[in-house]
Amino acid sequence: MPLPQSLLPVTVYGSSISYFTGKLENYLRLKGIPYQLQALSRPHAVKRVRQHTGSTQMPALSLGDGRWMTDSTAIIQWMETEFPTQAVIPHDPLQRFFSLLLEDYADEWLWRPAMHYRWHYPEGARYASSHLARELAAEVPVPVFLKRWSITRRQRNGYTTGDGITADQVPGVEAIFRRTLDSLEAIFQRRPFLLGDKPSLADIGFSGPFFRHFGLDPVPAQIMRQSAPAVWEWIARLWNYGQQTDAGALLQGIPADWGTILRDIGEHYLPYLCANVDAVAAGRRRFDADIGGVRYRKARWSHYRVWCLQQLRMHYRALPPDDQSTARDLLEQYNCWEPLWRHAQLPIDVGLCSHLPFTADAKMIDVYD
Ligand SMILES: N[C@@H](CCC(=O)N[C@@H](CS)C(=O)NCC(=O)O)C(=O)O
Repeated sequence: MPLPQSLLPVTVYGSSISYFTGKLENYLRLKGIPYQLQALSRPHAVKRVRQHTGSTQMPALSLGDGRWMTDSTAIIQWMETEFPTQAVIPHDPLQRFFSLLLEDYADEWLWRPAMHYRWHYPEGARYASSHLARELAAEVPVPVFLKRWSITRRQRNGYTTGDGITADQVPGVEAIFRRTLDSLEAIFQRRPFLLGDKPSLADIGFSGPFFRHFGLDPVPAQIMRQSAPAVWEWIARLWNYGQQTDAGALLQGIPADWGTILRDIGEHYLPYLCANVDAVAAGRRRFDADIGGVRYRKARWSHYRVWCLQQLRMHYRALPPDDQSTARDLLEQYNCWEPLWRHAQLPIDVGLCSHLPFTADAKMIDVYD
């Protein structure tokens, strides 16, 4: 167990169907860090988490020494730096950079189809709103049907119809999921994890959308079982991996079969990040964008995602010169290079997100209540 006794117990505040809570849980299990999951329920837990982290987003994590943390990406990086045994982020600089890129893509772009499948389809919305009404709002003195209605409305306003996905965009958003399934199926037919015989940060990143959304929500889970059984199996394999002493090895370099994912990053995710940069620079809370043939209307700006782009650039700059040149060749091959650097200046407040993982900035998070 890599964590000293003084930092126990670890409590994760979140939901048992939440994207980023599931991602963090997969990480903690892989790392061998015991934790307890506590529902981030209203009103009491929400108040405590806000007090300690400056945000109500999930997951939040508290350590036995009284410190609290927020943001799965920042928590993982902190843990990996402080407790490097049983490393999950690859040591090889090139693999590290591309794993961070995949993690960011899974966090910030696959979020879109994941939220769509959960909240657009009545069977998804019925299941998730009933679960959340019981898990997170049991103490709210309102009839259950009203809780379910208000949760569904909030999520659609925040993340689907209210974030640029209306009827015209549905086929395009669902195509993101189908393409990703095809890419992953081809990979997991060949080997157990994204980067070889043992899990790495790339698997943890993809566990966000896959473990608690695509693998759980009725519509995408059925598609996956039928058309990508090896992905279905990988979700459970990662969750059940635990502390294997005979852990296998990672492959060398970046596998060629990551190519279709990298192409999606270059042709969809990074152009979206650029459109978001334009919106933030112009002070437009809503923006339209044509991304890979899909016209998003009135998508919501995000300061956090400007920071994500800045982080990707920083990770690239941190590469040793030889790896920079190899990374650049690959990024160019998959159309990632130009959008990564399109904007000379990023419209980002100095210090935004600089207190992560311990405190979130108010500006970092859009709240949809
Ligand atoms: N970047 C954050 C994102 C966390 C996040 O967006 N969590 C969702 C639930 S899975 C949430 O709490 N959203 C805020 C809301 O819906 O108010 C992370 O990596 O932890």
